[in-house]
This record gives sequence, structure tokens and C-alpha cells, in this order.
Amino acid sequence: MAAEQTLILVKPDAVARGLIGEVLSRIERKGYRIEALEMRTLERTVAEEHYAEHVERPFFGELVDFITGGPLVALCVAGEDAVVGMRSIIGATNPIEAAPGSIRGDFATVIGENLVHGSDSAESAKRELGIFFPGRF
Ligand code: D4T
Repeated sequence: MAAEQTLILVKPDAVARGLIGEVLSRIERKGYRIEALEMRTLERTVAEEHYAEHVERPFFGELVDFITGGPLVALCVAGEDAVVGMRSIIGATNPIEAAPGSIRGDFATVIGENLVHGSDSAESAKRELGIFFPGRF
């Protein structure tokens, strides 16, 4: 067990569907702290840096189109084992496989519109928080 920080994105599909409050509420009810919050529309260069690990994947172009297609909400979320804990609240990448009770399990059906991002490791969290909140964490 360790106190951690993680980057969470309420993606443009979730913002468009009016789910910002739902997502923030679930984070706070779990007991995690929101340490930073910003609504913004990403430039393609920022999106490409964030998703750099996927650059060779066939869905990369669509992924960048999607994440830059409208405003999103970026958060720094902190608490015990926040990386794994938030991945659990969010649910499996493919919403059809995501457990009921998770955000994707309750609100999403397709992988390309899976509502929320959470860093997948402490190293990824550090890198991603540096992209979204430079110099702050
Ligand atoms: P993110 O990064 O958005 O939190 O998602 P995950 O961590 O759960 O999953 P990921 O990095 O493997 O995928 C990033 C992003 O790409 C979309 N995607 C993924 C897609 O459109 N088609 C696919 O086949 C995969 C694997 C969904 C999430």
C-alpha cells in the first residue's frame, strides 16, 4: 500500500453525455482526493504525446481524432494505490468486458468511446501528469 497520484481523463464522450459529475462523484465517494482539475480541448500534438505508446496501432488516428474532438476534463487523483484503485473504478478497456458497477461497465458499450482514462502504472502516471500539469507534480 502506498499513497499515489494518477492522471484521470474524463474523455470528450463522457463530457458530451453529461457524465462529468457522475465520474467525479465516484472518485470522491471511493475516498480519493482530486488534487487538480482542468477542462480543456487537446491539441493533436499533446494527444499524440499522451498516446505515444499506441503510435503504431491501426486505431491511433481515430484515437487522436476522438480525444481531440471536444473538451475533456483532466484530473490529478491521489490516495492509497490510486493507480490500480482508479483502474478498478473505471473498469476493463473494452466496456463489454467491464464489470457492472464500474464506470465503463455501467455507461459504455464500445471500446472507442470508453469515457475515462486512468494511468496504467506509477511510471505512466508521472509521465502523463507531466504532460497535463507541467511542473505541478
Ligand atoms: P485509456 O488509455 O484510454 O485509459 O485506455 P486503457 O488504458 O484502458 O486501454 P489502452 O491504453 O490499451 O487503449 C487506449 C485507448 O485506445 C482505445 N482503443 C484501444 C481502441 O480504440 N481500440 C483498441 O483496439 C484498443 C486496444 C481505447 C482506449
